[in-house]
Amino acid sequence: MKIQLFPSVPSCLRPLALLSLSLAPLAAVQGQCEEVREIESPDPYGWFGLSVSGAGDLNGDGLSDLLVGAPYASPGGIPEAGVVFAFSGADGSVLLAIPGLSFGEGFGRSVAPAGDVDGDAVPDLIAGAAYASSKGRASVHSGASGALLLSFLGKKRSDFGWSVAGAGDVNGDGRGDFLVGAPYFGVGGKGFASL
Ligand SMILES: [Ca+2]
Ligand SMILES: [Ca+2]
Repeated sequence: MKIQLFPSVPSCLRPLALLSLSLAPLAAVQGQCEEVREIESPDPYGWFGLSVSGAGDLNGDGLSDLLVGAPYASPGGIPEAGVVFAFSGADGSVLLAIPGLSFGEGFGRSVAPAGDVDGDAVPDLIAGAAYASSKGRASVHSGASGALLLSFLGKKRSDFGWSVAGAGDVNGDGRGDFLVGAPYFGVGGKGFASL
């Protein structure tokens, strides 16, 4: 498993525009976009790349860094606890490897930048562990150290944390807020989004 990073130069944007019309033109123009970077999975069985996101600049080199989830990785021998990686956008080196906590929780099913939650001027991140404690969890971690800053738990069995996003400052308290999706809440997978 690997992730590939592509530039948004005009020749690469064109197939994305064509994609909405037909899949056929996409095949015709494949190969025009040369990737900027390819990052191989540190764990061959982890479903590395099931989630990806920009991270902002975590290491202060002026270049954006990357978040990649591997929700079926087995950190420390804990099966399918999952790992969230942060990679340098400059050279692809590992900046952070944040492990899931428990068997099968799938940490890294979702990843997103969270803004600077702890005020250290380094962007932080939010990630979901949709199967944690059978209810799901989303947690916010320091982008500098990976330390846990905040944790949110799901209600009932809902796969809370299947998706996450930074939401900006919704309630006007000067701090960033978060969106967490829980698609299997209620009868028939009704789902809800929690803010
Ligand atoms: Ca950087
Ligand atoms: Ca921070």
